[in-house]
Amino acid sequence: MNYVDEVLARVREKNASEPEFLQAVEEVLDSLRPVIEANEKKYRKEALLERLTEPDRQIKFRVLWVDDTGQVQVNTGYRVQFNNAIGPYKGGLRLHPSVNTSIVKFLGFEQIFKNSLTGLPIGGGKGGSDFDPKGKSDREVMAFCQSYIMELYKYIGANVDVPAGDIGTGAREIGYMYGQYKRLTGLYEGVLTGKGLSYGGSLARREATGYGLLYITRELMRCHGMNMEDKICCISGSGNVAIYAAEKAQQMGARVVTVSDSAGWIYDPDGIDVALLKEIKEVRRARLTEYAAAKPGAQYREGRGVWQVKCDIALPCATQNELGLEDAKALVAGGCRAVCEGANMPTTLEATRYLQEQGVLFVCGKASNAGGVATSALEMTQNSARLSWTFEEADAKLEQIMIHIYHNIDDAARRYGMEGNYVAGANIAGFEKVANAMLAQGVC
Ligand code: NDP
Ligand code: 2IT
Repeated sequence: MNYVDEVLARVREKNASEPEFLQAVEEVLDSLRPVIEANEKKYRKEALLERLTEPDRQIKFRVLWVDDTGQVQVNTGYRVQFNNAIGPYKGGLRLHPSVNTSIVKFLGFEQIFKNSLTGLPIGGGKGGSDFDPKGKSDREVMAFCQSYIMELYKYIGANVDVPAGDIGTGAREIGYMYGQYKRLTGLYEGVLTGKGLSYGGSLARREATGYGLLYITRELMRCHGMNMEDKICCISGSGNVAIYAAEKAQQMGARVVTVSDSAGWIYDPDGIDVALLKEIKEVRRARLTEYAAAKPGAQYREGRGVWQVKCDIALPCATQNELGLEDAKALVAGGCRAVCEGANMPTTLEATRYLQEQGVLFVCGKASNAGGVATSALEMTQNSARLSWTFEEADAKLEQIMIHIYHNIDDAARRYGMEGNYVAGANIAGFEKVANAMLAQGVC
């Protein structure tokens, strides 16, 4: 059996109850085949793929906090430190009831390659908890965050592991966590990113994932002879990534006609009113029904449905496996030209293959949503230098990073005879740097 299949079989056997993690590993290893085949003897002897698919460390702990009625609540906290070959572990914290070992491991594994693609010195990690911040008071969220850091502080540090936001973790949560870390350690250091601007945060970090997604999408379109002007975009989600993706898409002249949340979705043929969306989601923390109630011409529909809308560009920005084969078929039937992932692994393997076969330009999340973590790394740089860049400086660096990622993944795909396959290109380019660093550092 060849080395990739051998490792895949072992990973499947060892992690049988972790479907999301297996999905992420299968996608990556499958597209690395030509690189592995070219170096099979060396990689096998070094057990490179076994090392890459086994986290350096998995931390799982109990998180106790007291709710507003006086009731003690119990949650599970996680941090998976996956690989630090090219820099300190770096990756977000997801707070959502669905969080479990499989989810955290898939996200941590993806993060290795994504962080490598940014060109910045950051390794891969991810964490979170099954705590649901929805409907909780600020005090309850603070109690949870303080208790979570009470355990996690032992394992993180500005040069060790630097967590950040993800689903359910925004500026409010990062603020509470940062305060608790400082209280416990006495250290004022850049241990978390996505901080508020008054205590070490970077301008443009809030916008970075969504803006970065549009910078790479525009470059992709440009290199295929198209521009963003008047393009119809369907976006899913209505959180941090979706909001700033919609904002930048419209600044570029496209028209965003959908957003969604876990209960339903909005169809707004005149174009999403981003200021209204921000007010509802960032200030009021309310549901999308309020958007339809406030915006003439917009319709609210329950359940799923974003991918049924005819569009030129689809930008899934909510969660994993939200775009399946039937959705991909609807997108192709509607003439969609490009799918760029804002979320992590939002497109199923079947749907990805179908879109690629049908000639839809497809950029996977580890390349297209890398702007968030790249700007987190820029925040780390500013913290180390004890200075703050302007919005324009940070945003210009982000744009250059995203354009560079596009050409890097395009070149990697061409080098292995897979022109236009940006999934393979992203996995190969991300892998090469990490693999070289691992081999150079010996068995450790
Ligand atoms: P937010 O919590 O800000 O927003 C998440 C959005 O997705 C909400 O609209 C939420 O709806 C929706 N959503 C979440 N879970 C589900 C679900 N199971 N089914 C349907 N809808 C769901 O998170 P972000 O915008 O930060 O993250 C979105 C995606 O982008 C995630 O995959 C994340 O990993 C990825 N990402 C985030 C980065 C960042 O910098 N924040 C960087 C790179 C990737 P509701 O409010 O109803 O739950
Ligand atoms: O998935 C991701 O890249 C993030 N949630 C951002 C991670 C970070 O460290 O900024």
